[in-house]
Amino acid sequence: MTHKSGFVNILGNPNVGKSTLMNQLTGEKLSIITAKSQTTRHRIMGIVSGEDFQIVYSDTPGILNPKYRLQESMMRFVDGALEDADLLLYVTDVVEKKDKNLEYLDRIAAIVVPKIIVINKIDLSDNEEVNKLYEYWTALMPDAIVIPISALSRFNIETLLKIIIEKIPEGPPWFPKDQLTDRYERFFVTEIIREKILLHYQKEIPYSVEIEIESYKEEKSITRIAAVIHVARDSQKGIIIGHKGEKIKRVGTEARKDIEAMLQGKVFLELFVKVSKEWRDNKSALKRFGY
Ligand SMILES: Nc1nc2c(ncn2[C@@H]2O[C@H](COP(=O)(O)OP(=O)(O)O)[C@@H](O)[C@H]2O)c(=O)[nH]1
Ligand SMILES: [Mg+2]
Repeated sequence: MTHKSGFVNILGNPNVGKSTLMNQLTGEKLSIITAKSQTTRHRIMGIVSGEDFQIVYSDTPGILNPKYRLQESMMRFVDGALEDADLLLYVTDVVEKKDKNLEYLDRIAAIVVPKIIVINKIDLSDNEEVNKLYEYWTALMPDAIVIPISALSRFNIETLLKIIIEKIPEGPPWFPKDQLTDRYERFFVTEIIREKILLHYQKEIPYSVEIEIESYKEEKSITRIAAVIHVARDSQKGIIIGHKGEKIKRVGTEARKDIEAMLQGKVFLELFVKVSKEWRDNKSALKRFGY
């Protein structure tokens, strides 16, 4: 029996549904998903293995023009995903403007690996519109396979998976077959907390926050976690905490529940807020946070 394996890298503009798609393809909630752009900051791997194949997906931040150092690092993750792919999934959707980041599409077109253009969110559109988009993308990327899907309602996900397995090269498994991701539980803890902040705060706050685990103790019947919420400015500290601490309490409660579900055990979660002035432009802070 031949074995197939490949790095399948998911790229596209912000908010088109890359993370939703990766979670559907892996059957795991590896990437956080919100309606806000720049929800995904890192490259996150999701591994799916069968008896005779292994697919290593990479979810990436959306393509953007960097305005501060953090975003430069985010774009380096995107560029890295262009370089080591065996198969590229370029995700677009039925709502984004067709001419968004055309320069980037030129780069993608120039890369000589198999490509799949995924037209997502077709649940928001009709047949006629989807057909038009199909023709548009087929003309623009003649050597790519174009497939309309709805990641949210799982429409065409199985067909997409079949195409992916067909297109990846023969090769050995790169990871143990029971491994799901390249990240540790601690990373997912920070992402769960950040997800709650993305959901409950507006304007600049979600983009100004980074989560750092201060301590993580696994005891027999409980995991004790202390995490720091770093903000970029003094004024943001009070906003995070909220009147009588109500807002941060809500973040803590919701995050704890999700972390307990992930770890399948009791969790004690403590949150602290710290001002790390302009950390998004601070080289050493970014390095410490893994960017
Ligand atoms: N209607 C609809 N919404 C979707 C679909 N896929 C993703 N979304 C929504 O689009 C938003 C952005 O999704 P996300 O996966 O975070 O996009 P990313 O920035 O490309 O990773 C979220 O609100 C998702 O729920 C879909 O197939 N249909
Ligand atoms: Mg994402």
